[in-house]
Amino acid sequence: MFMTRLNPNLLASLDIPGPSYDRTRVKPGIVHLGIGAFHRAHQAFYTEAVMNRFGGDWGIIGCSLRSESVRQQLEPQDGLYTLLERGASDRPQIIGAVQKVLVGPENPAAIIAAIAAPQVNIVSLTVTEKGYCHLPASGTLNLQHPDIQHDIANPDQPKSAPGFIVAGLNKRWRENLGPLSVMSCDNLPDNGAVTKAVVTGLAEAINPELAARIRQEVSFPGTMIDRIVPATTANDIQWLENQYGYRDDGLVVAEPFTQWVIEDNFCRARPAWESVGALLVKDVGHYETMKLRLLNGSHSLLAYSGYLAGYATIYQVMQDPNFVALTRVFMESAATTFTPPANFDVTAYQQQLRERFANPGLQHKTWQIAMDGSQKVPQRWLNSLRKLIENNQDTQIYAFALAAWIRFVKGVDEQGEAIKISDPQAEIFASLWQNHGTAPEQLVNAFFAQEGIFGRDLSGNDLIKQQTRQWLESISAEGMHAAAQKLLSQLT
Ligand code: CS2
Repeated sequence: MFMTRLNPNLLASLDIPGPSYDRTRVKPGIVHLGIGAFHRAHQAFYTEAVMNRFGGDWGIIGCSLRSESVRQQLEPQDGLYTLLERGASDRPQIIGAVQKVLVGPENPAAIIAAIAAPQVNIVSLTVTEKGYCHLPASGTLNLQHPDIQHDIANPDQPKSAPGFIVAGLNKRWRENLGPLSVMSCDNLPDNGAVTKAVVTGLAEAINPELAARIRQEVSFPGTMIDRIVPATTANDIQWLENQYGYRDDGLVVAEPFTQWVIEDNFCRARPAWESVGALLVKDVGHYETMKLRLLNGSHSLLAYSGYLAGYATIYQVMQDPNFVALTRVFMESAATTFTPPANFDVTAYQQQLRERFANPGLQHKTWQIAMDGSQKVPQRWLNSLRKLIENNQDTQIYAFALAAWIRFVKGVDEQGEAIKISDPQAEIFASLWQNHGTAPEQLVNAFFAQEGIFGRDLSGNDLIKQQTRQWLESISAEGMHAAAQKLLSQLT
């Protein structure tokens, strides 16, 4: 049967809450780079709540810097999409904040023009760790990155997120429009400072005067973002169709929990996000570190070890008591490595995280979280590991996690099936395995020699290398289940 696609005319007849403001009158106030599922379930959700309550011109121009798939999903729906919260019950809502989707490779000038529209106050980004084109160990711009080299040579036809921001700001100044706020919404420590470093780093290479202006006038608020938003599946879309009688190719599925902590540092107007649940603070650092090390750190541990143990989703991993116990040990260890936000109950937070991971409504693929380990491992594990080393604390759980990651990027599972490794450094990892696959000690040394990931200090840490080698041998010889069991019996 032909199913009606979500569109504005359908809103009145649906038994689902939708925009309560007049979408046709809203002007764009935000340009967002990276209009994937996460943004649509997080910043767009908060911004929608602001417009539902207070109105205002906070329409979002979404930009895809790579593919046109989100535009194909949203354009026929006039930007509308369903956000489906899956928890104890299912709660759909239709969001109207996204007005348009622009596709970078097709028309870079349209994105630059959108950033340089007079009424736009904020450029925000969710481009994943690798989209910053930075060196994870130092947080500075990687001038050798092919997209950055391209953007230096072609500043008016950029490819990278920093390239679009620099070009947009340049146009604003040429047209006397003044600065705007650039807000990172990615899981990076100190994401405001990293964004400032890559944007000014690129501007410096193109036009030092522009770089100086950006440093002076543009604000780069940092944020801590949190909501589990797995990639939408065909089954999810079918489920919505069966339940509600319309088709939504832009459907986003998320957990009920959501958190957003924002550094209150905007050089122009912003939506009243604090009125709809966001926390505006002077310094997001404590929240960010806690979330990265506890939530994302255990996510990555569960992704690599869980995938190898044969589990496709985080929910499945959390049905195995040994992996729940590992998560607990990991979190307890990570929690000793940072100062939590004032008056914050970190033990309750850990318990809540385990409950969130065990949400049966979410099909969060271990493979999805396992992507881009070269970009994620440094801030999720290695900063905690450094702290443990400094404090002479036990580091076995981190060595185990690193061994699981190294074993995972071999690209073959325990049944001999290929694993597709999606990581900017996938080729390097494959060649390390090829050259040293039969000699665990050399293999681990070769991984640790990747200073861009491990930094010089950990590259030279013999104890961690030795522990990692032992766990790699154990995982390879006995399999992930037995190795996890062994680690638990040692630790508990
Ligand atoms: C996950 C995150 O894919 C990943 O690497 O760890 O996307 C995680 O779900 C979010 O950060 C939760 O806020």
